Amino acid sequence: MTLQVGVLGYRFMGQAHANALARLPMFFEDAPDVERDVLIGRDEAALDSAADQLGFDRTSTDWEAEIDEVDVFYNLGPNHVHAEPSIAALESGTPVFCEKPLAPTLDVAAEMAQVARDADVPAGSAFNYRFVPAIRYAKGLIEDGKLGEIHHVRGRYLQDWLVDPDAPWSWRNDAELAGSGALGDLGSHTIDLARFLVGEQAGEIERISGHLQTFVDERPVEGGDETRSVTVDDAYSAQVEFESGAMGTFEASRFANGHKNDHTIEIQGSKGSLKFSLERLNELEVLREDSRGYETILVTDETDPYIEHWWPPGHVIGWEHTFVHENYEFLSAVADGGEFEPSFEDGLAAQQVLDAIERSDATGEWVTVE
Ligand code: SOE
Repeated sequence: MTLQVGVLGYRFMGQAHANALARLPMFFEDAPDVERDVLIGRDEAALDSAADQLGFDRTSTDWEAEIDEVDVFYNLGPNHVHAEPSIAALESGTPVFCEKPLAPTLDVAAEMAQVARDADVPAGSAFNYRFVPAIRYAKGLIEDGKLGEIHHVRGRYLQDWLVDPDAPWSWRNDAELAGSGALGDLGSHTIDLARFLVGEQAGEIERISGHLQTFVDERPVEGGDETRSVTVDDAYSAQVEFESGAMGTFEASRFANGHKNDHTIEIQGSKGSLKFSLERLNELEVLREDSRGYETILVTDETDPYIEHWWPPGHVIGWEHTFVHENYEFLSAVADGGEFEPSFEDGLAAQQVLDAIERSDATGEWVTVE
């Protein structure tokens, strides 16, 4: 059976997922057959050209008409369009894969997670960094007890594309459309990775002290004289406590001059430690018990997660491969009637942490995660 996929959104994430769908049959022989059936959006001319480029059979400006027509619905639009089409699709029994963060606000994310709980089909949150082979390898080490009891989790996600005050306004700068700024866009990735990596050992994040900052309040609208207000954070930082008592420090910024897409995570335990950087995603630095220093492991052996599908050992993979891996897992779950993680439940858990960071910033106090 061929899964007919309908995709809402055709910009950055539309390209990343369309590329993944195209690569699947070439490299993952046991992946379900998929057809890039319909590309959905509002602007017909832009849709036509994107569909042509990304290999979709047809286009549609009416998502409501499409959610019953397709076997799988991908919601890759801006955050404020995540809820309505995803809920409608799940209510009519169509599996949904939705970009992160799940929603602009916790209330909306909770509603989406509730609908997903009641639905009998996979509802996936597209936290692609769970599908980096080195991250999976790190999780294996932690779960095998190689780090011992977890004490510290440090995550930072640094970009610099807004440091120029004349960088144009976009939906990512608007609270109604995006929910939050660097916090939701980048922080959600770090929070999800922290939960994924140490959740079994350290439990959930329980308490938080957070801080948000907006450095530039107004930005020019591209191609005109108008300016618009920036109503989200440009950067956040937070210190957190896990159920086990483990400590975490997280930060993200769009003003970290010199950093383009620099996501790092470090974990220290009673027996060992590890360090991961997205800019060197084929590597993992590991400190083992009784060793005097970190060793750098190249996670590109054929026994490493997903690597056997690609090149001979030592031939590195890149950012786009994480989308292929997550699409493989998600579509396999759809085809086999299986479960997929990260699910909307994981999207909600990340959103609860985002919300607590915002509440803490507003009150100036430590808060409990809802
Ligand atoms: C933009 O800030 C962005 O593309 C995020 O939206 C992605 O989730 C992240 O992977 C890279 O940066």
